[in-house]
Amino acid sequence: MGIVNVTPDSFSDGGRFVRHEDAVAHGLALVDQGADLVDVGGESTRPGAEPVDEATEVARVVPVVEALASHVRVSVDTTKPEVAAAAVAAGATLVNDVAASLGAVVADLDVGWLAMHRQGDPRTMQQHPTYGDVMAEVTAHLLERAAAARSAGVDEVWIDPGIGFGKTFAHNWELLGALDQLCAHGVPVAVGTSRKLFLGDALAAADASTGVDGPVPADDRLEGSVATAVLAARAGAGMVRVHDVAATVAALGAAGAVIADGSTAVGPDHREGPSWP
Ligand code: PMM
Repeated sequence: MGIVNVTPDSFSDGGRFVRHEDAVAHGLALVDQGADLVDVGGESTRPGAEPVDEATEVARVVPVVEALASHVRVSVDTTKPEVAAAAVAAGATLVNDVAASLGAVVADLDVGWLAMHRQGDPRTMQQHPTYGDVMAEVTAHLLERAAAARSAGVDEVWIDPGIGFGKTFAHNWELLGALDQLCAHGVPVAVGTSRKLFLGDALAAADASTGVDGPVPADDRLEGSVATAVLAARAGAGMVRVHDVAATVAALGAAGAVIADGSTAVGPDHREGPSWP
């Protein structure tokens, strides 16, 4: 899943794709790089972001969804029923719901649903995220929402642990490290780690020679983004939501022989000579 944020304020690509033609061109470039799906969003969910009204969000996403939908499967990243409906009317076939609250709406729209876990809302969610057992609580919440959506008639349901959404650095790593347990429940899992702050912290800690005081900036988190996408796929995730599609597709392909779905076995079976350099 490639990301197109049609927003002025998203944390890593905010402001770059506010003009519709730029957003569409970016979406098409992600398709060329190997995205199977493009996720179009019109409201930033970064910590501290201010909400936008429905009309603004619809005006941001609908023309972009419309232009991309004839080229690739499109999802809409929203928490608002009206925006979901407008995007589906424009050609989106998956609702990426970062509040996991639109199950019944999606049943009526007759499209797929991606339900993401979050604790709190973007304005406050990073203030004091607290869990007894983060994996158990995230899992129980998502499975309950998935079952309810299935009963309401949604055929395609994905669940997503919501990396960075009301989670500390330790919570994020715990969820990623135990992702195979979430995948074991049989509901398809999607994960978004791309360029997130916990990677900026981890990259800074891993390489003190960066000389950067604090986290590595969002644009320099490629290695962490790709590494965690591969970890997620290895744990059984069926979808990774990423900004850097080309690098992620290449990495998943290179590691494909041991990634759970086995769909991208690589390399000749009988290479002659040494296997390296
Ligand atoms: N992360 C962001 C936005 N939408 N949707 C899902 N399903 N999972 C995520 O982890 C997720 C999301 C925040 O990242 P962005 O501002 O770069 O889009």
